[in-house]
Amino acid sequence: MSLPLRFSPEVEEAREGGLPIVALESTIITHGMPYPQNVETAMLVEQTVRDMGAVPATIAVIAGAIHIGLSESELTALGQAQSVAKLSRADLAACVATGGTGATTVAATMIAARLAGIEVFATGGVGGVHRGAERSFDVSADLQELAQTAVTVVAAGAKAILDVPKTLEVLETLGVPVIAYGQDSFPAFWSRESDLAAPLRMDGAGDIAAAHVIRGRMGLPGGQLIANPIPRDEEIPAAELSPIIAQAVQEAEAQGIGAKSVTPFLLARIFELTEGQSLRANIALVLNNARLASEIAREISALRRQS
Ligand code: PSU
Ligand code: MN
Repeated sequence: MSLPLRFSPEVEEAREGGLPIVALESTIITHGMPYPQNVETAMLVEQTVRDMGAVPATIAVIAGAIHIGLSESELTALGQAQSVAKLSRADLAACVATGGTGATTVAATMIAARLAGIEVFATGGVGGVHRGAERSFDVSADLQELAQTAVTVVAAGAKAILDVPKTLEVLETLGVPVIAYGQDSFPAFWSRESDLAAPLRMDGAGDIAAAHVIRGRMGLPGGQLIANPIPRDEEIPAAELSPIIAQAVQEAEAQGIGAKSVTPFLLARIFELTEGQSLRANIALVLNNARLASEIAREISALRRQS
């Protein structure tokens, strides 16, 4: 029994030609943004990767097959579907075994990317340690995945729906390199700066690519988390969003939202409460991450060709 990996024609061609490929997740489409902005953004992200000289591979499970690269109609169907499964490490194999359809989180996208030989992945935000985790124990499986699976993930830092200091502590414990791009402070998703220093800083895609390759040569499992600040003219001051985030977190607790539903609930409430302002910023930072991930993928390809 072989693994049902299905490559899109574009990704298949890139694999044959040894071109740089950037993985993209699908939970951001199904659970991270409303329709139709989710589908529009997914297509814009793919085009951005192409414009930067790499090939996009959006990943999802469709009818039991792991798709690496989606057609426009597959992407649109996923973006319109109601109640698609949200797949992480725990449920990816079960979905494939039962012929199901599901969107991949950061953790599941990393697993699928590695199976496909893709080393770089762009997204918006990764999961982390939730506020109140000392009571709920809600820590995203994304953090464990970063410790285990050798994919470099470009995100915009961590959202304030999370407990950011605890998230950084767990990443440190797990030995995950957290690298801020071009600044000392750890970016705070909607804002460029947080009051926390990033553990590491790099100013060029070449260094990030080299660190990725060197980790592999050292036999270290796990990936790297690249924290790329949102473009300056798109950021939202933290003070503006913090009461809204506090309200969303409170509502989630009052309504007993738990497990996989927490993150999608919070994202949806924050978009509603900001009347779309947070969504526009979210789209801008995803595109920005796609650009940096494409550069890193090209640098890794160049390093692999040299050796
Ligand atoms: N954070 C965001 N946008 C997202 C997600 C997180 O700002 O779309 C999604 C990603 O797919 C991430 C997942 O992997 O939520 C984490 O979910 P959980 O917290 O349940 O692990
Ligand atoms: Mn969780």
